[in-house]
Amino acid sequence: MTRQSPSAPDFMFEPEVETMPRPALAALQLERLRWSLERAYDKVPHYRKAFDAAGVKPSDLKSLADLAKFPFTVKTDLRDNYPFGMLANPMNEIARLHASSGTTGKPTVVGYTRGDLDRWAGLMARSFASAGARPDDIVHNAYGYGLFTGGLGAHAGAEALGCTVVPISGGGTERQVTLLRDFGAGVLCATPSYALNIAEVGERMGVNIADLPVRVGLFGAEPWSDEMRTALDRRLGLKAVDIYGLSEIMGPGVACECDTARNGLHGWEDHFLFEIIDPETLEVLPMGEAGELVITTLTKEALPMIRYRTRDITRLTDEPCTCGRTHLRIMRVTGRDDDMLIIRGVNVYPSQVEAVLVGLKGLAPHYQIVLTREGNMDAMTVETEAAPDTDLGEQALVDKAGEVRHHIKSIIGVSCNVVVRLPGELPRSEGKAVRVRDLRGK
Ligand code: DLL
Repeated sequence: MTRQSPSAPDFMFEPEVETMPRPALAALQLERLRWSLERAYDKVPHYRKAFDAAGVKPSDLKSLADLAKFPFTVKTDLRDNYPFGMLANPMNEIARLHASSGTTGKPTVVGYTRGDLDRWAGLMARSFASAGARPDDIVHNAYGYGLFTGGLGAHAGAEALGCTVVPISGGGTERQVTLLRDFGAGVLCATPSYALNIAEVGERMGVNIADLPVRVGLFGAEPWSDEMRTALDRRLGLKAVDIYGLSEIMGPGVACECDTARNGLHGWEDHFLFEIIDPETLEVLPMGEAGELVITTLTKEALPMIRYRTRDITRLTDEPCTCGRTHLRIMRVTGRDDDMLIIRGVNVYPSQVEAVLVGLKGLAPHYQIVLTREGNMDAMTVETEAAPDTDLGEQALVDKAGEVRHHIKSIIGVSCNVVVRLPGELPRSEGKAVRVRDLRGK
């Protein structure tokens, strides 16, 4: 692994790779893509069947654009081949398994060779460096350890960068506050909703996190808005940086913002190939258009993923970034197409509701969306909380609810009910926040 070179525009973990000119990056991708397609076809019966059914062979790939001829992979392919059918290595070469529980049916199981784990640690180290972490930082890692990829993924990356890791995992929020204060970590890793919970518990304990040395927040694993970023920057006194990933592709560290621009996440293109498709027509969309993110792994051994449909809605940009990195940027993931609510014909993402709530004075940035059925229509109730330092009288809460309803209607264009609860009444997150409670059909 290369260290900072004097010509790097900022501290970079791997400046030669991160600022690689496009033609060199594309050539590297083509070579690695061939390898990945061949490996998938030779070693995983699912891919052999799928490629044969589509009438394509790895040797048909002459340019990067030829990837569009290859079939997509979806989450049910992993479920149908549960638990180990998609692995390209025998179990004695698999160093670790992770799994995500999912809401229905069997978990999604993913595997890594020793080499895969090393590359993942390297990409997480690159992500930490891009977010502003340095080898002499203490990293407070509040992502959950276990089958979830967040905890162990961030742990290995911080160690690979040379940092000191505090492997606290999620939960035990008072202890999180105490150790953040006593150990003086420079970097906090957590879901954005849990980071907010930590700030709030700190305030109750008389510890203002904004007064502590922590200066970088590496936040991801769930959608969050720019308004939430502003709230986190202020309440925790740090620079909140967005990190993206998913277990099927690797885990955290598929893409990460740079602390220079904080405007889109650099997708690490030497290891992944990114496409945006129209989820209806499945056509590849031109650079800049919004649609579903599709990712192909270029270096994964144990679990090659060819054109994996993430269900995440976003857009890509290849416009130069002020940080000097040449890898394209994934603009903030606003939500998943399966999270999208259709309320009275209007498409609504929970993150849009979040952006409205966080932007209003007198509210705490906690919310849940409750879906019910009123006659033949779906109804949406937004539950949120008053900020502790505001008027908590009954009439004040009702007035506040009216104001929120008005803003949601005028900004998102949907009519909904709003309930403003007292401080502390809504459940707090210790990992991925549950934003929607669907009571329809119950
Ligand atoms: O959430 C990996 C991760 C851990 C990423 C820690 C970042 C930090 P999964 O549990 O498989 O993996 O969930 C993946 O979470 O498809 C997105 O829908 C969502 N997601 C992850 N990061 C972001 C983000 C981890 N920064 C799914 N913004 C993905 C929005 C995100 N959504």
